[in-house]
Amino acid sequence: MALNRDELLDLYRMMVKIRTFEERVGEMYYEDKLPAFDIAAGPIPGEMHLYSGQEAVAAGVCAHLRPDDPVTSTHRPHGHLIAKGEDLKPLMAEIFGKKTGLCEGKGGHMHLFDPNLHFGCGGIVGGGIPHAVGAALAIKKRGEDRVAVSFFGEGAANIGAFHESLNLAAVLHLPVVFVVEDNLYAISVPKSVSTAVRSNAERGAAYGIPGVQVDGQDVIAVYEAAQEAVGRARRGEGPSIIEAVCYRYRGHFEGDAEGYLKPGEKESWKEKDPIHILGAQLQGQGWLSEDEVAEIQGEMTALVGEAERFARESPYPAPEEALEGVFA
Ligand SMILES: Cc1ncc(C[n+]2csc(CCOP(=O)(O)OP(=O)(O)O)c2C)c(N)n1
Ligand SMILES: [Mg+2]
Repeated sequence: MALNRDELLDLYRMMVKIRTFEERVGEMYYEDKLPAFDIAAGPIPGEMHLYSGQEAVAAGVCAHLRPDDPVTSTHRPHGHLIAKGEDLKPLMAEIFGKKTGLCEGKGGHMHLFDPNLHFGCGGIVGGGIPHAVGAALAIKKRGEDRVAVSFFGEGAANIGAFHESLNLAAVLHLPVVFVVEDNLYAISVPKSVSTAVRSNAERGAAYGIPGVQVDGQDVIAVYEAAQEAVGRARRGEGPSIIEAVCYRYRGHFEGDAEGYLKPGEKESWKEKDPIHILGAQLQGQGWLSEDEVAEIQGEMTALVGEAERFARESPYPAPEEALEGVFA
């Protein structure tokens, strides 16, 4: 079924929201860290993995999810959590390590948890894949119509837990959707030297799971693939795997020298920017004017600005709380 104007505009707005958030985090991250790149300095100490460029995947998939659908994410989690419906303020505060953050400042950018949105992530590559299968097993045993989704990179699709998870999900017929974001690299390692099959979607065949590879720059293609996969899972018809081919505009982590890129590679992917592709389609149909583009950008910039102010003004957790809420 073709998407109507409101649905397309929602996807557009979500992608702009994620991009605006990520680019602002990217700017703030370097405050006080340069010129020597002191990773421990500045308002956002530690590593940072940003999602700019991959927005169509999070937006296209999460458009089909309810707040009670469990989602597992990765070391590059902001986009998934924003698309799941997170308020930017506690998200930004967590990235700043503040008391008002999602995990009271003890998680940081790679450890974001929200029980209300049934969302979790972590820095162990592929770690969320079996968690999503466990959540799907619980859903099935309780007879619920929720759907678990696991987002992970094409690099994660080579760990053993990926294969065990697909097999278990298939054999138990669980309501889970595996979403592989093939952004061409695992750190600096291209997929072509790590993975023998062309598409991870083909690996579904080994487990009797339907698989489809889609253009991850095209949010409508992602939306349609996810509609089918999430619908199937919600109807009790079992798991599926989607591979979305996409591209990250920033380094693997902030500070990455990106020596592994081919000349002109990033620029050529930017010509296929997911936000511009959908924006052009909407404009072509007369559904989005230049003024509305500027209005949406202004609204998202203001929202991110409010989240930034909230995070900067919030206190750090007190040292005497260090052992509360953690395994110690
Ligand atoms: C189990 C484990 N092995 C290695 C690492 C180091 N590491 C962090 S990110 C990464 C690459 C992940 O690539 P991919 O799954 O494609 O995700 P992307 O970074 O491209 O989004 C690696 C090897 C880790 N965090 N966990
Ligand atoms: Mg990757």
